[in-house]
Amino acid sequence: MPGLTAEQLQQFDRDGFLVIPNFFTAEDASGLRQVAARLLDDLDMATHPKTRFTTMDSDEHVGDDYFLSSGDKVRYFFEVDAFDDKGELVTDKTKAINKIGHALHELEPEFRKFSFRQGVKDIMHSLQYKDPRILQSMLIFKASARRRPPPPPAAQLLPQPKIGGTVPPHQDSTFLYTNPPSAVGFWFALEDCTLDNGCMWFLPGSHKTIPVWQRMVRKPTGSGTTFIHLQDPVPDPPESEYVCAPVSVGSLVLIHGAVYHKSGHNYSDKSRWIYTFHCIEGEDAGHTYDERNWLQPTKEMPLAKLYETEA
Ligand SMILES: O=C(O)CCC(=O)C(=O)O
Repeated sequence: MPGLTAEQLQQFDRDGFLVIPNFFTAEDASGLRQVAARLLDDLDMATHPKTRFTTMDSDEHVGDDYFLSSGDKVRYFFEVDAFDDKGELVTDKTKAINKIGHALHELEPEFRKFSFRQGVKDIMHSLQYKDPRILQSMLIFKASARRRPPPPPAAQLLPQPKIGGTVPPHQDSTFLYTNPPSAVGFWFALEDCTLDNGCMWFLPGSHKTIPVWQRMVRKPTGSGTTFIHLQDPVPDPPESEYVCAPVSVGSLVLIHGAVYHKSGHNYSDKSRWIYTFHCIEGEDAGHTYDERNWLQPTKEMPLAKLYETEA
């Protein structure tokens, strides 16, 4: 069976991440970008909860519910800097979206075909997963947009960032927790990802030295999420120990669920569109995915069995 070579397996085991150039073609990437562009166009600002945020006292609940019920839908999440103080978009809606998620692999035929392709199955076979399930698919745009409105005069010497925001250091198993932890991220570069437009950064080997020490859970009452500690908190590892992973379009980056990773701001003129989903080991392999995880499978959309789903 193809899948990962012995050398790639060794590298993934050592570093906790693995770059696989040319995993898919430029045509694949272009096809997925077209679907992504259509989804961005489809966004209806009139019905998006952000529009309602400006007229509601408690915007958090709307935001929370919109997020927490997005596991089986295609929903839109804005960049932190997408709105000005008056709640107006600072740029075109198609440039203000940070991500679309979280069921593209189920609901969008092109993404479904791409996600359940044989190459993905082969990789999970070579990592010896018995019952992998795909969940939480996302398009992450990290937009390069028009500059934000000019800052007040006192701040004028500071750079004016564009709006594709950072992703802070984290371990994916914090957010997609199984007992024992098993998340693996599949991260596909739909465009070149460079130091300038916000490529990924990894702390090599951290999956072996830093256990998954916290998890994000649904609050037991009402909406929203919180973090619980599974053991003593681990301080954020030093920034200087991260290595960058610039990649070309067509690359797949595999991400171990316990490896620390992050990505930078997009200060450049170039966008950085990526598609990602995660696999977890399922219950047929003895792993538990419980009701406290933010993403809850539904009767209509159970966690998709990778090996049994046709592309
Ligand atoms: O694409 C990015 O910038 C961050 C993605 C990431 O950290 C993740 O999917 O876990």
